[in-house]
Amino acid sequence: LGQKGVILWFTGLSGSGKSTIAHELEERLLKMGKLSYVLDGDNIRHGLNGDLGFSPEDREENIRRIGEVAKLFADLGIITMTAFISPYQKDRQRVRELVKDGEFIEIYVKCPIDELKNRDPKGMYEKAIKGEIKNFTGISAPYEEPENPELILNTDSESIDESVEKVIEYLRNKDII
Ligand code: GGZ
Repeated sequence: LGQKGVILWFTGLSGSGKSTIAHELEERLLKMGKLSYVLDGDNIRHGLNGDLGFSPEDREENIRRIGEVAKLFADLGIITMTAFISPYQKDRQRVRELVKDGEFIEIYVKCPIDELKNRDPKGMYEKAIKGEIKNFTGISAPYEEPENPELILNTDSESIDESVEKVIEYLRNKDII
């Protein structure tokens, strides 16, 4: 393939832009001839993890399985992106420890919760505040911020394109692409 497999692990609150950025990046990388793939709710939570909900235990198992799958993809040399809230530091750390140093790239997609409540395109924050969705991350369930992420994307102040460009820059600097 002539490329090194890595895991680009996007973490952040619902609506912060993880999936949008990852898919945009996937397209950019594919155009550069770099094989890449996004694991997200659409292809994981509906299939492999269809048995899991949003309790702390289920989220832990969700992230554990995604980590194992991402590792397999990365072993094949694919630039593998995951777009899940992954709210617990310990669960993200466990995935980091599955792969070699430098192969797990934690990207914190950061946006203030007030901004997310304002955007709220699917009305989920409103429902969570009313108590209609239980255990909602940032409202009634915790989000543990990354302590030492490789990258932070501030999606309230930068555009999708700027965020994508930051990741591409990082991958170039590290000779991954
Ligand atoms: C958080 C929830 C919840 C609760 C349903 N808490 O905008 P979305 O819809 O697509 O992003 C959210 C998604 C989060 O799933 P993850 O697999 O990324 O979560 S975790 O990593 O914590 O396992 C939201 C929807 O699922 N959703 N209920 N209670 N998000």
